[in-house]
Amino acid sequence: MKPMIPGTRTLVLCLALAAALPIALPGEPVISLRLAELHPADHPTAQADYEFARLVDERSRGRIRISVYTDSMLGQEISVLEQVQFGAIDIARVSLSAVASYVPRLNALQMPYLYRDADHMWRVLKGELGKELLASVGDAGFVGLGWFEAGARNFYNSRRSITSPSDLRGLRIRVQESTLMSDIVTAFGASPVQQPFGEVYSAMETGAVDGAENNMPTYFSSRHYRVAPYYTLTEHARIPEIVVGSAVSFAVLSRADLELISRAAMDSIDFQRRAWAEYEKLAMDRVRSAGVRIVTKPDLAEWRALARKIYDRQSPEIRLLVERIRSVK
Ligand code: BDP
Repeated sequence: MKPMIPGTRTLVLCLALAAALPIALPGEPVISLRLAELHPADHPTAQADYEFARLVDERSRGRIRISVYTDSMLGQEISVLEQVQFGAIDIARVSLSAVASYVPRLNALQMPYLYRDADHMWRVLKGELGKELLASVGDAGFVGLGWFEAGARNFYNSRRSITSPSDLRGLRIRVQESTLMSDIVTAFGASPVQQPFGEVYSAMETGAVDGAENNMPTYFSSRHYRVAPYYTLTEHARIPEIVVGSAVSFAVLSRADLELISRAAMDSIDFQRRAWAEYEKLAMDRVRSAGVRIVTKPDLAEWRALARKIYDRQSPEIRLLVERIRSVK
């Protein structure tokens, strides 16, 4: 039988078609990017990573693929960011707090009792200042791609119900690896212990620390409620999540691809915020039925007063940024 060899005209036609349609054809190089995520797949933030990857895949017609590695599979946040800096990991969804250890001005966004509410924070993040700060991560070798919701952080512990800061006195509270978070917890009267997130469960279980602070979805999905069943809605900080790319691995991307990826990250924000709101309710119900004691309306006057001291100690740059944040209507 005669082998089926395409004629020159057919070949030219196929090549022309392939160039016109941005579809990854067999054999065509596909850009594969790895995204590091700390949370499990059902957490709303991880869900949004998948949505981001889906949008990138759809809009690039399969040419750019993002594989999401959940559950800290690629490491804890600080080490993930180091790997992003030298291009071993392409994208990381981390807490702003982790990036702030490389880009200190970001601390302005996580000051205690800073925002009037979540909408205020989103007006800041989506406005001029948010854009400016997102771009400023370039100073540390990152490409700022987008923000996600991370609710408000609240204290929890294994010892007792907390209503006023004096109840925290003497407790060892795990904080993120952030000087600012240590300062905040110290101002409230507890002893901060900086630790990667992955160590917190066993530290609380063995009594190495008495508690921690985090938003409700994370408190639930990490199962911390099982070992630290006293939770108080102190809402002392709103620390947004941030999605950053690696300047090293992104250097090979065309301007159009970079634009496509950035836009997809921004376009997954609304999906994430909806998923967040739903999951937050579910998490609250679940931990309640598991027996967690939640103090829902502590008097925040004392907490706020103690937090004010933190502002006085900040650099002029941070204070200026704080003023700009507060002036956003
Ligand atoms: C969670 C953030 C995660 C942080 C973690 C922590 O989503 O990125 O690293 O808190 O406390 O809310 O370390």
